[in-house]
Amino acid sequence: MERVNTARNWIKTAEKIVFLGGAGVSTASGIPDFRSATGLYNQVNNAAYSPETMLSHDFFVDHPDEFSVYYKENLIFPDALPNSAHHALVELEKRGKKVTIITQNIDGLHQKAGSKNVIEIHGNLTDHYCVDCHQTFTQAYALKERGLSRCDRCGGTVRPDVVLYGEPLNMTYYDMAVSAVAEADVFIIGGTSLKVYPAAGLLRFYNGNHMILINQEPTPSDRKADMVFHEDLGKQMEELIHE
Ligand code: CNA
Repeated sequence: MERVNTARNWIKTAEKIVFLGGAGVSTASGIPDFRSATGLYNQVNNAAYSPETMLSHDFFVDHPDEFSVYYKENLIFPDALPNSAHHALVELEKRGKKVTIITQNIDGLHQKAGSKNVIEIHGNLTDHYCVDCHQTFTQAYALKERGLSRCDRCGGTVRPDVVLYGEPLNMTYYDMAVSAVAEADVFIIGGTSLKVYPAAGLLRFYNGNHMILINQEPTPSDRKADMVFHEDLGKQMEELIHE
């Protein structure tokens, strides 16, 4: 309990709070993560390729139809709703904290919950565009087809605006994330295995000594944090913001 009180106090007295999150933020909303026991990488499927391969740039270029079927059937959850972890971050903003959310997620749930300042470093599955003429499309447009969607203007391939394995991050968003981390009073990291770079590398830009890491399983960066909770994120966040 003493640890909880200490972390609570850090949060209470902080002006700038940065939250770096991953797929574990949304598991309680019914969206599976990638790497935990019940994650997408451990689910038995009949595909000839691993999920990591199917979500790579090379696979998208070589097999756009299979890629499209895969992401539409496995990554899009139109009915998912924000959970207590998303709501806790909105609550901190309502209390007057400057909250910046850096998310590796592509599900748009932080915005759905009402968070204002969200940096989506891996893009999102809401926005789509044509790789040839760059016309933008909604998710609803893409979902009209089970597999590959074609641009209604030029016939080009329509893809989601997400960063696939093997693709570079949008440096504008990455730089914004670096600046936010560097200026944070409290840095909360939650629901991420911290195995995907460069996102996991953001930890090194933090200059303070109030880094709180919340993840169900240990991560390779646990020893870099000032306080670690191996707990459910939603439950732990609720406890930490409780006044
Ligand atoms: P990951 O590698 O799947 O790790 C998720 C981590 O969260 C694991 O270590 C779990 O133990 C932990 N976890 C799961 N549920 C909870 C919970 N309720 N409370 C606490 N911890 C929990 O996912 P990362 O985000 O680290 O990897 C980055 C990838 C995953 C990004 O490129 C994402 O786009 C991608 N992804 C996103 C979504 C989404 O948008 N919701 C879903 C699946 C994967």
